[in-house]
Amino acid sequence: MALREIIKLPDPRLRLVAEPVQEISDEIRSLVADMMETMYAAPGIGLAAIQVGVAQRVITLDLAKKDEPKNPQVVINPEILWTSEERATYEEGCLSIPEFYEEVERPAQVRVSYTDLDGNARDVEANGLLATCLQHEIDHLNGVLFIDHLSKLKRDRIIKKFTKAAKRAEE
Ligand code: K1U
Ligand code: ZN
Repeated sequence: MALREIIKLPDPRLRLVAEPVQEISDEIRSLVADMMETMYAAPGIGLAAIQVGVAQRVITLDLAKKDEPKNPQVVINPEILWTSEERATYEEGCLSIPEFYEEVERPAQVRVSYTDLDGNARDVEANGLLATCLQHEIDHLNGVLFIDHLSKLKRDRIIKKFTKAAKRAEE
């Protein structure tokens, strides 16, 4: 297992549409192990493969609270099958946009099909933080960031701030 670098805004790779996983190979198993380690170290509750520069439709999640046992979950090739009319607002963060948090409104419930790491087809109906986190991570697979759900004014302001920081870091 190895820690991988989490790429940050405005890295253009965050805007790529990730490719479906064709086969659960050793390479995918190794990617997942590294993503879990990277997500726990960050720390985060979710991570999409594109955030470590790999354009494959792979997500890791663990929404367990500090006093609960770990609950690592692997979501491969997810498809949103249904979203509720009801909406919910959560304050979201993103490991690719560190230290910026903002409320985002999304469907309150979703049903998602996916493949697990053993290659089994699975289906989950989620609400609460799991529904939000799944939507946030599936957005990543499609090159969408949570700031895209904010006003243009807020989005442009945060992109400008991170672009300036990236330029300063290059100097
Ligand atoms: O995809 C990511 O960038 C990970 C992101 C997931 C997420 C958080 C909140 C709402 C939707 C999606 C994070 O994990 S940000 C860090 C975070 O929320 C957190 C970190 C440690 C403990 C609890 C939360
Ligand atoms: Zn994110």
